[in-house]
Amino acid sequence: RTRPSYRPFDATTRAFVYGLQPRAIQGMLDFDYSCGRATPSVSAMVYPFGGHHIQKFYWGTKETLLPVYTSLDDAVKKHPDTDVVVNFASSRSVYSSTLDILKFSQIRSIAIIAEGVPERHARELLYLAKKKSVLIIGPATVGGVKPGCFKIGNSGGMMDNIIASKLYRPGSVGYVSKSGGMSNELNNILSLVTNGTYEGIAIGGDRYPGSTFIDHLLRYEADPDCKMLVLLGEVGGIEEYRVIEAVRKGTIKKPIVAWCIGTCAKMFATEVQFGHAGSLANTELETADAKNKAMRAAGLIVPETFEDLPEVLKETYEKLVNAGAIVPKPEREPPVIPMDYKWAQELGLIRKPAAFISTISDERGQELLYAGMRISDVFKENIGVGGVVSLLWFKRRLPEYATKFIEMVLMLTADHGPAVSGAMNTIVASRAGKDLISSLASGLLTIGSRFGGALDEAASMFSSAYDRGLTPREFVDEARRANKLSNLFSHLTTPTVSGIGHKIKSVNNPDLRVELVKEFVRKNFPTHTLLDYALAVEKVTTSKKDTLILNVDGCIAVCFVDLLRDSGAFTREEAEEYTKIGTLNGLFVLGRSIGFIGHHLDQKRLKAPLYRHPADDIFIEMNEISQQRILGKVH
Ligand code: Q5B
Repeated sequence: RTRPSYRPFDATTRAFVYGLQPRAIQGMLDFDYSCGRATPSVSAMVYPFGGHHIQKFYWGTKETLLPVYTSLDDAVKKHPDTDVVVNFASSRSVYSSTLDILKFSQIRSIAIIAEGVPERHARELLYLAKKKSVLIIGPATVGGVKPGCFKIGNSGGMMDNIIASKLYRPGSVGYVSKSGGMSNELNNILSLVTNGTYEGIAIGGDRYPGSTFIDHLLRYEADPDCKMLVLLGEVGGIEEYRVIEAVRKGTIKKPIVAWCIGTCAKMFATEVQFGHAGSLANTELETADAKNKAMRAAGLIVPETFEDLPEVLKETYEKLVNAGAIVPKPEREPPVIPMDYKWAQELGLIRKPAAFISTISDERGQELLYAGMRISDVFKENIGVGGVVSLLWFKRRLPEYATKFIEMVLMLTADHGPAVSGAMNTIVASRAGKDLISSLASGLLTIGSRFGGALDEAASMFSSAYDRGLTPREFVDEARRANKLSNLFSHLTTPTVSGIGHKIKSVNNPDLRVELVKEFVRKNFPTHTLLDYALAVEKVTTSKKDTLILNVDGCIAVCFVDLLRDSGAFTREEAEEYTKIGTLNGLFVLGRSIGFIGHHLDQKRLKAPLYRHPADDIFIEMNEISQQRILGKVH
């Protein structure tokens, strides 16, 4: 130990923080940085659970890493320069953890933050620490601060407070107080009426603090850099009398300003227990008034009221300056500490453009909102899945027939047997051992212009033809010409009219799903103009081939356009936009996901093995000439 015993903390002090307290540690590191320390005052954390790991903190504008050890034994071995522990253990575990800490002779000071430590435990710890000459601050304390050097845990408050009270550099006044909150007030007062705090310790409000007023005041007396003392006592206990004794005996010679809080206790008819466990006068001697009187009589500088304290501090300080005992140093510019982004935002000091805009749901408040509607109202008003889709897809409530139609579409498209492209893919993926999401995705990826994903294109083709006044025949002919042309330039053959044609359904084997949709729409929709037009087109296509029916995709698509255009819930522009941005295919995707998930679960339930397609079901031709013949390139 290179530090004298009266100076447990200086600019080289390093501490272990016992417990996971990232906010407190960041506060300590910010303080260190503002003081101009070369190394962070926290060397490591000790946390018995979760394994040895590393945590990241800010060091000024950069970042630094601190290790987390599971035992103090490891920490002590790795950091022989560390002699302080800030113990954040809870009242339940603080006794055992402090006993453990006391086993290591390397540790010379322990701050115990926990409140509610049983008095028997506190006295035992105090006894042991005394035997080993270990300084204990607390329990039930924020700790203390040594300006320009070291800060215990959350002492001194936030960085703005630390800068305002000039705690980034030492002053000449050493104080000891019971209360942590009042020590912040003292830091503030001292920065205004003196050259500031030299060291400040809050001993904690319990009846048996690990160190008392006299312990710290004697240290300050011995420390040549501390020129003036302050004692902020309170009602309850007799520790102030030990200070009086020391002043009387001349053990404390430096000027000492003192005040005992709690003089208002006399205004109450009965004895009052203030906020601290120890702040209750058991005898007349323990009242604030009695202690203030005794301190004044012994020669301590005691103001008439707490309000007079700043004035008395100022006078005492100025006397020391005039006598040349204190030579105020020139002020340095307060350091600029980068503010935490969240804090700056809370203070309204910064703004930044959001990376995303979202307009459909909000979970930040008390209740989840779907397009402004509370989730509880979603159930109270029983809006159903159709209502939820209308809120999240269209950001509005749709008429009941429309939400029922959405639900009908989801139910009708939920599945169409295991043989369709998407179900096959789902089944094959599932049998290859893939999980639900992979199997579902595999099925969904087959949805496109030929299978299940023809709704948007159908909506666009039929409505454009209708709007341009084409007769059904003209529309089919135009589509065929366009199709031929596009197939000339692409190796992918595009369907002629989206929404027309089916692999197995036909005029003679009608798709009952389509019949159900038509029946519902005719009964419930205000208009069904585009459906009627599509059925007229179907007459033209089925006259060529009876499988060229208006299929389930096409029927849902044209009916949805009727809904978008004529329900009164959308403007014409919105109706156009929704067909352009993939809404209608979304209906098939959402509905069919139900079936694909079912197929995946079915295969898992059946414990179906890996699928391999039989080779005799695949015509394999490796001969180049034959291949070209198949493709019609040679004859
Ligand atoms: N031809 C659906 O083809 C299918 C024509 C056409 C004029 C057309 C085909 C097509 C448009 C895309 C579409 C959604 C590939 C279908 C769905 C969900 C499902 C599925 C399920 C479920 C069927 C034979 C002859 C050729 C073609 C002509 C064909 N389509 N002409 N407009 N649209 N439709 N898809 O039967 O002269 O002989 O050369 O692409 O709407 O996916 O259940 O399976 O719920 O899961 O294989 O219902 O129609 O017929 O391609 O051999 O053509 O008809 O030009 O004429 P096919 P192809 P030609 S519903």
